[in-house]
Amino acid sequence: IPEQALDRDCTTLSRHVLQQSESFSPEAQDLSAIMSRIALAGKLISRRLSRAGLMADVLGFTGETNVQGESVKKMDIYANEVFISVFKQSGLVCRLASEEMEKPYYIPENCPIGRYTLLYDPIDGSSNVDININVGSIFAIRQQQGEDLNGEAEDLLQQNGRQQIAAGYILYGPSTMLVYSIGRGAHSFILDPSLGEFILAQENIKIPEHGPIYSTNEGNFWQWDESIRDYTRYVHRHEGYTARYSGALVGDIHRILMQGGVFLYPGTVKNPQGKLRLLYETAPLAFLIEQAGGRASNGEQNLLDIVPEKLHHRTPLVIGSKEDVNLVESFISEHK
Ligand code: AHM
Ligand code: MG
Repeated sequence: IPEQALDRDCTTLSRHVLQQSESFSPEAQDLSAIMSRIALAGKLISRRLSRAGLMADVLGFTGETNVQGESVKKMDIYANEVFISVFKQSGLVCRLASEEMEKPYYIPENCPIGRYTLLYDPIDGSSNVDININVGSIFAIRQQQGEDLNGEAEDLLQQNGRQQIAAGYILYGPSTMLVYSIGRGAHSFILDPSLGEFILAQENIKIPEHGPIYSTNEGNFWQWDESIRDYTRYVHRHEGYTARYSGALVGDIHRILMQGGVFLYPGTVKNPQGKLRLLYETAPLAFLIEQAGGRASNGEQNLLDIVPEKLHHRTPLVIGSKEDVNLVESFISEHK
């Protein structure tokens, strides 16, 4: 095999992060190391998921309810702990906050030097695990602001989504895929299980300006605001749309990233702020989609401008191709 071909075919994730940063500065090296740890978590979770149906103790509920009142599945717990354990050895991350933990988790031995915070949803769409369809993990990295003297990570409640320094997701589908951005475009990698490496698949992904995919849980129609119902009626009455909804955000948004369109999780009567959480679900995805040339909003405001009021702050989400997000927003503003 000519060396060039080998080189081209095998850009690994950690090397890509360094190349992206254009320098071997300490920060670039930190980011590369952090991304490698995230990739390791992805490999461990992927391996467990691939055998989920074979292992009696992997599927099903634990019997506990998490901070958000949702029943907790064994895979959620496993994946949550995988991220903690891979970062214990990193030295770089002092704090982690996830969907599965009421409070930020501190790794005291990393805190003297670890200025980074990892925000993550270990298993997005976990109801899909038991029926063997796609799930994901979502992550974002932020830099700690200030000294965090009271140990409650309050600086997270003073930052908006533009202060993320990296974000992305891992999609556990027919193959395992990692899509990330450090603010220089969005790039995808596929896990080669025989090498145990994420190999570059697509650099500088560009989402179409407009696309056919319409992705939302229309079972909530009765609970939506009239503006969202009007948008839905518009879709029903126009040619060129196709509905797709898997119950796992990561998969649905990945499809939209590739093919164009819009994903909506609006507020409902029961949950006026919708279901999805800002810090480790909507803001990381918004960061990534903007890097691919798309948009994300809460229907009225750019999602990356929102500052959370609490760790598990929820926001409505409209995300995808620019023109489609703009159109949804125009229905919302007309109803004001
Ligand atoms: P989870 O992180 O608890 O799994 O919840 C998030 C998921 C998203 O992936 C998905 O888009 C949404 O919940 C589906 O919710 P619904 O069943 O209300 O449509
Ligand atoms: Mg989730």
